[in-house]
Amino acid sequence: MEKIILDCDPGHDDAIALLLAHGNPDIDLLAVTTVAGNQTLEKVTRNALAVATVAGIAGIPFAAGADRPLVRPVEIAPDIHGESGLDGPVLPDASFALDQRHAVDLIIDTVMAHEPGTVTIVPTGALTNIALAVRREPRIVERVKQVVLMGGGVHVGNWSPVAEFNIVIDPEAADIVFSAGWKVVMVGLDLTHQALATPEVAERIAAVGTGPARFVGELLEFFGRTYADVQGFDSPPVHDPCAVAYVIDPTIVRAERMPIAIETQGRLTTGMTVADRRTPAPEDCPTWAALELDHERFWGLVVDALERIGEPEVRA
Ligand SMILES: [Ca+2]
Repeated sequence: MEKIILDCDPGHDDAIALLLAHGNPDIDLLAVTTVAGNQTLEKVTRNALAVATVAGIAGIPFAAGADRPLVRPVEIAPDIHGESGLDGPVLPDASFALDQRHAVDLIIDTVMAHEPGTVTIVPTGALTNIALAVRREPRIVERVKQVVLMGGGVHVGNWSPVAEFNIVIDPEAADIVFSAGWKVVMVGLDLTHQALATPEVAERIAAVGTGPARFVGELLEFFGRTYADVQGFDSPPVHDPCAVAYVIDPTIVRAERMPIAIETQGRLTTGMTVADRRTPAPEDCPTWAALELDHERFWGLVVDALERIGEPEVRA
């Protein structure tokens, strides 16, 4: 079992990442934390609890984190994720309460409570909480097994020609996380643009026939429309569960070791993940970039997780 902390900003693809982490038998989901990004902190936190309710997740602490980036003003993405941050399906009321700790404290407590080298942090939003945790308790850098994050890209941006949303909205936080010295696997746009929810994928998910599967179908329908309108995709790229998939089975993702630095002061390139591929990376280079996805096996994991989640009992 791979122990993970999911730090997210649901977000359509975050919701699917949470369902995959919950439904996969090889993942031990220790905690879920939220950060402002796709929508305001209040909305993404509400959404995380709604997804947990849909999936019947119980007994795992959920905590809210940073409501803004370290330095810059809040930037959200309603064009892609709608007014709620999770437009499309009807969102149920949360069936349980938030943990009263700040997300940063929950992350630190969770990492420090487990054996060294056993906890993977999976950020699928801005890196604000993770950067704050590194500053608050630097010992987590040695203790964490790896950080497998969705963000960035070697050859491609989406929020600017060269920068990806999660990185560009808080590049100072990304700089702290990428330069900390722990193993960082950047599951960026090079890879996630291969995770397309094609009509065939939507059919496989619909065939599961449960409430959570219908919820995912409605998420993908809305996400597909905004991705078609805003970015011209025929099928939407479902970014965030790719990071969870890498933790479940790294053979689904081909990653290459390479130095990666974050541009924080560019005139045109702020938020760029500057990857150096001129020569083979040194043996001790801690940063990796994910480049190729096994589309069939990736969606197989998502469908399998939905089948295992089944039809959770709706609690009053
Ligand atoms: Ca996200």
